[in-house]
Amino acid sequence: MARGPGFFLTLEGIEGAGKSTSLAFLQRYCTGLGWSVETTREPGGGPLGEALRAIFLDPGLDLSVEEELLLLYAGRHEHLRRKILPALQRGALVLCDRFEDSTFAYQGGGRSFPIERIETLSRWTKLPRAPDLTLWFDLDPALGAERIRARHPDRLERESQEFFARARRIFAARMAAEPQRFWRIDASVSLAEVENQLMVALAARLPSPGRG
Ligand code: T5A
Repeated sequence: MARGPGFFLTLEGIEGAGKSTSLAFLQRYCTGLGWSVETTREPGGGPLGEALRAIFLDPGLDLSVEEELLLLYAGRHEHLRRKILPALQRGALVLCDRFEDSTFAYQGGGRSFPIERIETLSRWTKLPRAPDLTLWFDLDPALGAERIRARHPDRLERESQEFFARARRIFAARMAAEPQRFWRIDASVSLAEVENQLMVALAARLPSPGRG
């Protein structure tokens, strides 16, 4: 499928980094810039993906990493096919809370699953579309855990700080490999300071609506 005139922006990072909070700000801000904005998330995004998300996060289930990966890529295929690609074709700005970098960070880093096998699955399943820009909300796992401490933890939030430290290292490695796609946000600072960083990133990397 053709690339389309829209722009595909993903938000990545470990638990509590502030992605969901910033998604709401980005939606308002980019709408103000004149973009038609579509917000979405992974796991999820479509009827199949949302059903799989409930399974994926269920703390009562004991899933192997292979089972996790197959759930994630089934949902991602539907998400691209039914939601992301059509929105980009319409010229929208798609704001997606997590995407494929999370799979490499969590299943590849956190669970130490071989990266080459994830790459094989990605090539096998994925419709051809990578994000145009990925905002990486970088945060120390201890601070992330502190921010979400009051919550009832889902299946992934029960993982150790070492798990999230490994995930963080993979985000860093992916940014080093693809600096033109990534922009690092220091997520340890106040929300107002995070918003300032987001505006700087968008001024540098987001085209005008209709010119994506
Ligand atoms: N997963 C996902 C995989 O394992 N593989 C994959 O391929 C994919 C796609 C999804 C889970 O699935 C895993 C990763 C996840 O574990 P989710 O509920 O969508 O589950 O999880 P998260 O995206 O991690 O959601 P979180 O809510 O934990 O993190 P956010 O969205 O980064 O954080 P947010 O915005 O909710 O903020 C958390 C708290 O911190 C405060 C907020 O007010 C909130 O209370 N906060 C700040 N406080 C002070 N200063 C700031 N700058 C703050 N920013 C936020």
